[in-house]
Amino acid sequence: MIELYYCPTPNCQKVSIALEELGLPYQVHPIDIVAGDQNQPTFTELCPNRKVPVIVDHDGPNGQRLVLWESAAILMYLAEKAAGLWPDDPVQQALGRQWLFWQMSYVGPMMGQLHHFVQYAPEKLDYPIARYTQETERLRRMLNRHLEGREYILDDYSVADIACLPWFKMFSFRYPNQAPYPNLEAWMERLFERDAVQRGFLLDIDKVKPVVTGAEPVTDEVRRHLFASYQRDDGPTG
Ligand SMILES: N[C@@H](CCC(=O)N[C@@H](CS)C(=O)NCC(=O)O)C(=O)O
Repeated sequence: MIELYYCPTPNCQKVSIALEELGLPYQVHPIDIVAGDQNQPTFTELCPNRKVPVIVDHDGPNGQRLVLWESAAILMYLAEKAAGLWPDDPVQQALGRQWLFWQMSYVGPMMGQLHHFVQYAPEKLDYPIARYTQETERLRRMLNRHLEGREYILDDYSVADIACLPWFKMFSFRYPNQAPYPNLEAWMERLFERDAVQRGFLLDIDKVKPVVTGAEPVTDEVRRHLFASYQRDDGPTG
């Protein structure tokens, strides 16, 4: 059994989609990041980085318990464990890692910073909003171009698609596109036709309170829970 520490945000949705696709049994532990659950000692013992997702696999390699965080590391682990969603061909594998690293180092951070400066920053600052909007558009444009004539990011459906989908999906409804991206839209629709994707993406509806909707009031307490935990390393700051 795999335990999944989860809140309904893109990095966690990647993992729930992969678990559903791979048919691995799992149990969800909701982490309310707005309330600061990620700063509680029971959680920081699992993840000193204080971020979800985290998995605990009680039947890990050699039958050992494995605690794992960082969503792409989790995706690669799950794909290997269940022997699915990952190509056999070495060239496709190299490209798969390329796209996973691209998602982790550009897509998540740039869209995440855009969300931070639009939604959470106490002051609306033009420069960072313009900078991260441009970066988000650049990434959308780039993936749209890559998907020209392709069904998936690699030759076949893989964890590279799963890593990217929740981010591009989230931003397509949260922030309006600046340009039409037909290949990107068609790819998202194609993936959303999959039952496992819908189950994984909508996990919050039946199992977990949707803690981050973008509509909740951003108070100083919320900011402290989300952004001040670096101030002390020995426990919650709140
Ligand atoms: N690179 C990490 C990012 C994880 C991350 O930023 N998680 C967010 C939710 S999507 C979180 O836990 N935020 C709580 C906080 O910043 O205090 C991954 O991909 O797993």
